[in-house]
Order: sequence, then C-alpha cells, then structure tokens
Amino acid sequence: MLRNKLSYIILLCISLNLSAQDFEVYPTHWWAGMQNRQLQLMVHSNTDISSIATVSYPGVRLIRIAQPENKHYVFIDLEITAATKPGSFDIRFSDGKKLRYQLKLKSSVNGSQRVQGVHSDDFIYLIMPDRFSNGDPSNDVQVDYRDTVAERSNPRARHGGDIKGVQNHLDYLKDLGVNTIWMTPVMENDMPMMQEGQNLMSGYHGYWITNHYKVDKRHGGNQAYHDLVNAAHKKGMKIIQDAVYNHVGEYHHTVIDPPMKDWLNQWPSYQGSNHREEVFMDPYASAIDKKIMIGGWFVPHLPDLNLANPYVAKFIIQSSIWATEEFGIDGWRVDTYKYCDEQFLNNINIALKKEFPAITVFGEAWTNLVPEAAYFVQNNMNTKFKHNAQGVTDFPVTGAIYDAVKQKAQWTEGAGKLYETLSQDFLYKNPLRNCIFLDNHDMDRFYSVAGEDIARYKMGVGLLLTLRGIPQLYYGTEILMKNFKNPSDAEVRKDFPGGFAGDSEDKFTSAGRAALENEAFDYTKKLATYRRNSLALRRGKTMQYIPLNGVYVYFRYNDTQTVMCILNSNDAATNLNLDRFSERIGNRTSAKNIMTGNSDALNTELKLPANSFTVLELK
Ligand SMILES: [Ca+2]
Ligand SMILES: [Ca+2]
Repeated sequence: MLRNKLSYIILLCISLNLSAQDFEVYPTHWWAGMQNRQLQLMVHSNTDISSIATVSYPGVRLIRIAQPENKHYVFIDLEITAATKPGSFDIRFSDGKKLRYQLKLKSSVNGSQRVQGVHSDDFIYLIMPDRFSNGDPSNDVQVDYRDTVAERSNPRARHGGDIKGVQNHLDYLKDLGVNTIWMTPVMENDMPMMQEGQNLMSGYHGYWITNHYKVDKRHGGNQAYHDLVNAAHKKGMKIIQDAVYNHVGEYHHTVIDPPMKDWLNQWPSYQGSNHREEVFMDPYASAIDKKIMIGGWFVPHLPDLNLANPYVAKFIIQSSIWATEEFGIDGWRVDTYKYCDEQFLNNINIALKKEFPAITVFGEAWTNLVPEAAYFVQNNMNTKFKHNAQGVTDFPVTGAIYDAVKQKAQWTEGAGKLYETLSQDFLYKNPLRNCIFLDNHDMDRFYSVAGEDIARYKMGVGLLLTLRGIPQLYYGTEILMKNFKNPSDAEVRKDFPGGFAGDSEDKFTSAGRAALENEAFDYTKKLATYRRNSLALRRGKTMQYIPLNGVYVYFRYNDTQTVMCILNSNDAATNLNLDRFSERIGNRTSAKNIMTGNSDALNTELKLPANSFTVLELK
C-alpha cells in the first residue's frame, strides 16, 4: 500500500515535470526582424532534458542542439529569417516535453524615439535607486528573496528606494538641466546579505546580478522600468543602463546550477584578480599576470564569468541586446570593463551596434593614466590589441580636476595637471565620447574633496560643464551632499533628503534647501542650461593655454561661437592680461559673463575674483 502510494507520488511528480513551467529559457523571448538572424536559446530544467527536439514555425529553422556536461541544459541554435512573423511556437523534445517560445514585434522607432545613444550633447545624472527616492514602499521587502531587510538606519542594508522614485523626480532633474539618467544596475540581485569585512552588506547597489532578464522586484520589476524609460523618453530624456559583464552574484541561476565546467573562471583555490590593467599594454607583462587579471575573481562572492567561452559570451551578448530592445534604453555604461576578456568586449560592442546603430557604450576603466584609459577605447596607439569601445569613464580628467580645484596652478600641480592631462587627448580617437565626472558611487563626494568650499565647488562644476566629453553628475552633488568613503562606501551613498516618506527635509524643492545648497543648485542649473544651448561647449573644439601666474584659460569654439573659460586658482583677485589670447579672441570686442549675465567690452585686462571660474561668451 505504502509502496503504491509512493509510486503514485513519483508518477505525479514526473507528470508535473512534463509541463512547460519546468523550463527556464534565456533569452525569455525574442523578436522577429532582428539584424542578427541567429538566436541561441539556453534551456534549463531541474531534470535532464532530451537533446533531440523539433521546431515548426514558418521562417524559424533549428540549426543545432548542443548539450553540455550538465544534462539539465540544452543550447538550441535557431535561425530566424527576415520574413518571420511575430508569434509563438513550441519547441518539442523527443521525450514529450515542450517549450513555448515567443517572437515579438521589434520596435520601429529605435534610434529616434528610443535607443538614441548618449553623446556630448547630453548631461548624465548618476543615481543609486535604492538611495534616491522610495516611490513605492509596498515593494521594499520581497519575502521570496534571500535578503528581506529594508532598514534605513543601517547604512549597508537596503533602504527601499526604487525606479518609481526616480520617475517621480524626472521634472526635478529636467529643471536641473539633466537629460540622461544612469542608474546603478536595476537587474535582480537576489542575494543574501554578504559578509564584507566586519559587516553584513546587501546588494542594494545592484552589482550582484542574479538574473539578467528580471528587474529586481524591490526596484519595481520590469514594469516599473518600462514605465520609467517611456516617461523619460516622453520628456525628451534618455536612460543609460549599467551592465556587468565580468561577474555575476553567487546566487545567479548559472552559478547555482552551472551549465558546464568552464562557465566560470575556475582556479584550484580562490584566486582574486590582481586589479592591474598594466598587464594589457605593458610590453614586459607576463602571461600569468594577464590571466589572473582577467580570470581572477573581483571578490569571493562574485563568480567571474569565462567570457572566452562562446556559450557564456552569447548568453551575455543576447541579454544586452534583449534589454536594449525590451526597454528601449539609450546607452550602456559597462562596469569593471578592464577585467573582461578583450575579444569578448569588442564582440559585444559590434553585436549591439549591428542591432542598434545609434547605441553608445562607455566602459569603466579606473586608472589615473591617460594611455591606460585610452587603451580601452578606440585610440591612436600602436597596441597589439585594439579596443573598439566609444568612450571610457575619464578618471584621469577627474583626478586632474581635483588638483585644479585644490591647488594653485603650477608646472604640473593644480591646473597644470589638467593642462597636461588634456594634452594627452591625442591618444583618443574622439575624447568627446568620454564620460567626465566629479564623483560617483565609488568615490569621495566632490563637495568634501573641494574642502566644503563653495568657491572651489563652483570651479569643479564649471570645469565639468565646459570641458570636452559627456558630463556626469552624481546624485546629490548639486545640493552639496558630502562625505568621504570613511569608514565605507555607504558614507557617499546616503539617502537623498526628501526622497523618503517622513524625511524632515525635502531638498528636491528650493524651499527645502539651505541658501548655500540653492547657490550650488542654481549654479549647476545655470551652467547646464547654458551648455544645453551651446554647440561650442557640447561639440566644439578646445584650445588651451599653458597655465600662468595661477590662471588657466581654455576656449571651446566652433565657427559661430567662442566660449572662454578661465580658472583663477589664486587666493587673491587677479588681473588677467588678454593679449596672449588674441589668436582665439580675434576681432571679438565684447564678452557676456554666463553666470552674471553681464555683457562688457573686452578690454586688455580682465579682473578675476579669487578662486573662481569664469565663463565668457565672446562676440
Ligand atoms: Ca520601494
Ligand atoms: Ca574577469
């Protein structure tokens, strides 16, 4: 009797296993009409899957089925011809199981109303959604996730901010002069809180991705992301998605049940990356150092993807194409760029560009040296490997801005450093495609770097909005949020005051801001607004002059507009003789000060306030 009952239960389980719900398939759906006719499906089940299958749908051809060591998986290569119509079809396996798959209609407005690319015309605002604004308190805790802590008093836990909170403040951002939003990764991070040093830390920052096809439910899920992207596009704004190709969270589904032995970069015992980008361009580098740079893990709980494995590469490439088409995002920022297999990086950029000709990509390559930053983008250097990314996060310029703001301009100190750094731009194919910034979620906040000195803060913001490149502001910098990363990153990732119910202050409104905060906000807004209407600042050429007597001068100009930018790093007011700049001033006789609005005749001398940044449009 007992035996019969058991076999009944087993039979029931088997019949349940025959249902389609037992499969997970990645990409979760696809589109008819894609440029690349090939699609590789990764099908996963909790039981073994047959490696024999058939597909019957007009225009869809099954090219190949491959089964890796782990029989829970098959990889199915399909060809989807140009004539294929949107619809659904079954993939039928020889053991009777079947899988329903959907081809949707591809958007016809990519490149115009969505997937537009992000350029030097734009002004990016970087947001950590968990810390910006809580638009939906009901999603703060998800009981089916591994981390159910939402606790604003804990700097290392989730605080409950979400995508709806970002959408609620689009008008605030637009008013500030921002037109592009980059959020730290929004995809699912279903990880428990992890031990980092002495503390338990959550994946509130988003960089521990566990599913590339689901937006984290605490951020509002896929629907909230759709809503934000669509609302932003309606307001003429753009969205950058933050990608992580290098690693996944330890509870990613392909780590819990790996498709094959070499899905991850494996070592006999734990091997961390050496974090030394020199290994790529160093003529004296050893092979083992390079192998450890690429194949070593970022930290122990972030398994390193073997991007040289064609199945892994395809999985990541298709997930990036999927997110671009599904949500209509306008550009990508790629985390930990320099830790990835180099050929993979070029391949994914080519694949994205083929599908979305207007898409733009900039990678995070944290280095203080221009040749190293230039190495990871299209450049003019004679290197063995040529990268094809359009832009890079321009850390060398950030470091030079810090010097220019904090020190008096000398030979290589202060603005001398900035002058020297920009002189290296000949290494880039197009430095205007670099993302330039004063701070980000991994750095000390700029107002603290500037010594909490509003004059030096304005010098920094002035440089940010007038130098070549795509300027990026970190949330809260416009309202003087401050702190060093001491004792941890959490200090520079505090909640935006007013973003959460019950906040005692609301700094999204001028009434809620202190006078000095309004001064900072208004300064940023005024210059951003001017920049938005100035082709010379957005796309113009640059001419810089050797810093002299503590004053650094550069021009941004095109055929119709000349903007003169002057950084005075002296602690006293300074007179600047203009004779030296006649090459660029030419026959222009008046100057409009962008910040004061005053227009004056251009005399032979300018009076510069102490520690100041002056922007003049010459007529
Ligand atoms: Ca929430
Ligand atoms: Ca790696």
